[in-house]
Amino acid sequence: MSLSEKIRSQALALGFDLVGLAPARRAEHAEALLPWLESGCHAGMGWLARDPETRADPARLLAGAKSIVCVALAYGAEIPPAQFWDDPLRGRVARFAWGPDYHDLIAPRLEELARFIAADLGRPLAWKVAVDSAPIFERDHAVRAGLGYLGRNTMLVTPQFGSLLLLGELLLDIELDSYDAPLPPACCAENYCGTACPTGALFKPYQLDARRCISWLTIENKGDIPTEFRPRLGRWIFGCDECQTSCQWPVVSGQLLDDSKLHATFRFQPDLATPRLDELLALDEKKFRDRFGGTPLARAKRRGLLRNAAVALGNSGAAAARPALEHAAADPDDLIRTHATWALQRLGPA
Ligand code: B12
Repeated sequence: MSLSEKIRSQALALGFDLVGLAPARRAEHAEALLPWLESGCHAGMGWLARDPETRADPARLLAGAKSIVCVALAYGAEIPPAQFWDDPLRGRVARFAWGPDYHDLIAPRLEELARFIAADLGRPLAWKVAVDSAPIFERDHAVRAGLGYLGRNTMLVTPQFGSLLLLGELLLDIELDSYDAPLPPACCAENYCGTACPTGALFKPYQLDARRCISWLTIENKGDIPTEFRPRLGRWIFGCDECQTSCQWPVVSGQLLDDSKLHATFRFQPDLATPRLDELLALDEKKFRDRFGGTPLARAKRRGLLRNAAVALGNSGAAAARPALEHAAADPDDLIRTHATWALQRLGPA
């Protein structure tokens, strides 16, 4: 077996669903970053603006980088049971957060893959693992490594799993004996994802305004949710999947229903994927940590998650939401209080 073949088979043995190998080149859409930042679409995520040259060129992230191993882990393609998903008193959590923190799932396996390659080579190897937080255009490299194509929703879309997957990369300072060929672009001519986005964040195909994206509004945003967007959040309380599940590609290919491809780690569990909103609003700091410590939802912190839960209850239209909101309207945290007060007004008179 050649080294490239060994890497591919070892990556799959480590539990990745897809693997592709590409030469480490400048990212194809690196030049699109600056205008995107200048138009403010990054919603103040200042770290995206830091050192754009390193983000563009993997050889600046790892000196002498020659190859890049791109992997993908598929998640949560399951269709959630309507009794939970459509319950007005339950929130909705984006599918990537139905399991453990994906950084903890992907990064250690990529480190293990790197050690495997170094042992096989029998000589020193320099490598760098990237999962989300490193300055790198993950989707551009995944496309070059033949994993899929860029969709209008700005996501990497694959024939096997649609876009419901998480990416990771391993940069290597060696050339490999073979690389994978990119797939032809295949995004449909319709605009299902753009139409489905509740807040109009996909203002143009392949262009996302993070200031309007429910994922940013509910996870990264640490302040107020602008009132114009609150009704449009529906019951999403942590991320959103509308631009992915509206994509006809995984539905048409039947993947969304293919149970055998699902990871046990991302299976639907009612209290993780659709937590009861009144229970969330009753959590103090300690109870929040006990319930969500170490899970992806910890990123929003108590004040962020309870802010989101208050908005979702306001959108529920359910009279039964009132007591939990009245409790939250007296919360010591101003952010939670003001959103709960808004939600009570939205519900209308008792
Ligand atoms: C910042 C960020 C966000 C931001 C901004 C999203 C964005 N689209 O940039 C926010 C917080 C909103 C976000 C949300 C989500 N994210 Co995010 N995010 C990132 C991160 C850290 C950086 C992305 C980045 O560089 N953006 C900068 C802009 C410039 O890049 P861009 O969107 O690719 O846009 C350019 C191209 O589309 C290109 N372009 C322009 N015109 C054209 C025309 C054509 C024809 C083409 C092909 C391209 C093209 O130029 C655009 C700039 O204008 C990456 C990890 C990473 N390091 O890559 C994860 C990442 C993209 N996110 C991921 C996930 C899972 C999500 C969510 C699904 C989470 C959720 N369920 O809530 C949503 C999806 C929202 C969406 N449709 O993008 C995954 C995506 C996996 C996949 N299948 O692609 C990644 C790769 C993380 C990971 N390691 O798995 N995310």
